This record gives sequence, C-alpha cells and structure tokens, in this order.
Amino acid sequence: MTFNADSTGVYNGAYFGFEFTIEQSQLSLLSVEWDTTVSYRDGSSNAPQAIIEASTQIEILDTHYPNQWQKGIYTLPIDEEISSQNQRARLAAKTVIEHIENGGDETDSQIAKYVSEVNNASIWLNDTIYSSAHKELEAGRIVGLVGGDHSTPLGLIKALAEHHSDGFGILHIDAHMDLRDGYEGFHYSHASIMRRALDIKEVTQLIQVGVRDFSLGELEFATSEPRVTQFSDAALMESRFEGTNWLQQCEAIISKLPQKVYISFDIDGLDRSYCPSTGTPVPGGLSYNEAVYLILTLTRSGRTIIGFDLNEVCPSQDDEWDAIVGMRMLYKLCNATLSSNENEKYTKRCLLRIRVITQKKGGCLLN
Ligand SMILES: [Mn+2]
Repeated sequence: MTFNADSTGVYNGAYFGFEFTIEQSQLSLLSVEWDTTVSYRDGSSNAPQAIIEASTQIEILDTHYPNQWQKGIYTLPIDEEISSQNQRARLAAKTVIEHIENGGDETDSQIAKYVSEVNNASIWLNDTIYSSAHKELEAGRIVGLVGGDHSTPLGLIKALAEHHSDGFGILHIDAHMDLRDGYEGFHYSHASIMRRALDIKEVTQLIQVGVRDFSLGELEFATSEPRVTQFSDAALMESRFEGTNWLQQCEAIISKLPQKVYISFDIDGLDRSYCPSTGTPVPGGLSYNEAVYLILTLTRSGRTIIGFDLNEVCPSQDDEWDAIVGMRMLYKLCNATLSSNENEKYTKRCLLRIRVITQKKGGCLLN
C-alpha cells in the first residue's frame, strides 16, 4: 500500500483519507444520510459527508490505539437512494410534526397517510441497512454506522443479533433514553430506537450513560425492564461531587456489560460545546475526554466491541466544529473496536493453547 500516514490529508471521498480496498479492511463504515423523524432541528443527514470532508484534518496516529488503523478501515459507497427516500419522507414527517405542534393528534384522519408514509420509509431503511450490514458481517468485517439521526442503526443491531445469537449488551451514550414506544406517530423514531432495540431478545443489557432529558413514561419503562441500567448525568455528577472519580464510575458502568458490546453513541451525550448544532441539545453531559476514557476502560476490560454507531452529529454551514468532533470520535470508535477484536482473537488463541496443553497431559479441563 502506498498510503503515507505522515503526509498531508487529501480529500479522496473516504473517511480519514484511507485507501484500503474492501478486501484489505477489517472494518467497514456504513454512511446513512437520514434524518426523517427528527423532532426539532434536522441536518444530521449531512453528517457522513461533512465528517469525510473534516477527515483531512486528522493525524493518523491514535495515541491510545496506535497501530489499529493498519487493519483497514473501508468507506462503503454512500447509497444515494437513502438520501432521496429521506427527502421524501422528511416532507411527510414535517407535515405530521407541524399538525401536532398546532394542537392536532397523530391519529387524526387527515394526516394518517403521512404517518404511514414515514413508517413505511423507516421500514424500508431498516431493511436496507440490515442487508448491507448482513453482507459485511458474512464477509467477516466489523461494521460501524455513521448516521444520520438515531433511528438509523436498528437494521445493523438486527443483523448483529443474528450473527451473535449468544447475545450482547449495548453501551448507550446519550442525553436521551430513547425508550418511547414510538413518538409523534413514528414507530421507528429517533426517540424510540432503544425501545426497538430491546424488542430484540439478543440484546441482553442496555447501559445508558449521561441521560438527562426523559419522560415519566420512559423512566417507568426503564425501571420495570430488568435489562436496562442507567447512569444518569445527575447521578454521575452527584457522586462525582461527593468524591467518586471518573475511573471508578467507568469501572462501575463497564462491569454491567457482558463480554460482547455494541456502542451506540449519540453526540448529544457530550456537553453541547462539542456539538453546538446537534438536533436536540441538553445542558450537562460528558466531556470529550471523559467519553474517550470510558471507551478506553471498556477496551482495557478485555470486552469485545462487535459494532457501533455514531449519530446526531449535525454539521453547521458556518463552523466545522461539529464535524471535527464527530470525526475524532468516529476515529476513536474505529480504533477501539479494532483493538478490542484483537483481545478476542488473543483470548481465543490462549484458550486453544491451554486446551492443547491440557489434552497432551491427558486432561479435559476445557472440553
Ligand atoms: Mn439524544
């Protein structure tokens, strides 16, 4: 490969300017230009392109995971059909949202057809993402998804559930619980993604970090659902002010997760200074370094990241900051994921070696 990690970044249409072929890559990035169900401010459909453009700013060296990029990060071709379906469905969604904001109800007969148009478009998107993700997983690649709004990863989570029938946990970083059973009539809303994820039985744990804006119904659901554990922003801050440090908090969070972990990272889980244009901002939240350290604690624990999404990055016309932070977080997620899968291979190798030694000695310790 002729790629020079020390040279100036040149725009080539790929994340981080990498030139790996798909065959050379262990991880592929799936871009989803979709923000149909956004309630407040749209624009996250522009994130993949803006993050790719911001990629020329990065130094390839990641101090936490220095050599991981060499395993190959591939940019899957952006599916233009997603973008055009999104534009149509977004118009229908806006009609519904406007009707509700003017005192109407999503069940009113005159807007029912718009509600079902949005739901059908979401079903189409979920199927499309599922197919792409399934194909990648079958080929032995790990998938990272770049949204788009937070409704986008459901198809990927479904594909992972088929691939990992022994189950996995979700580490969910977000200002919101996203546990509504549909929102504004939309069954597959950004506000219901984790409720839909919990419809999947292979999702054995949902660990929510930084949540600070939620409804009573969501809180009641979370309390009654044994798979959900919350580390709310308020609880984290209170215990921090009373002397617990971030390492202790990260270890407590990670201890709730099983061996296999999917990360769903909503950028609004961070303090708004890192994502000033995001669709539904809330005061409070993690700093960039706290989020990075949480991911570092996860990989140091020996757990395996089986996939991830980064969503709700909302690029601004006048300021590259949202895209730059999103790009850096995406790169960290890529390298952490590649690194954690090395743990998995290493563990398997060690187990194999122990089994061989045990068999030579006539034992059957691990059979
Ligand atoms: Mn959110």
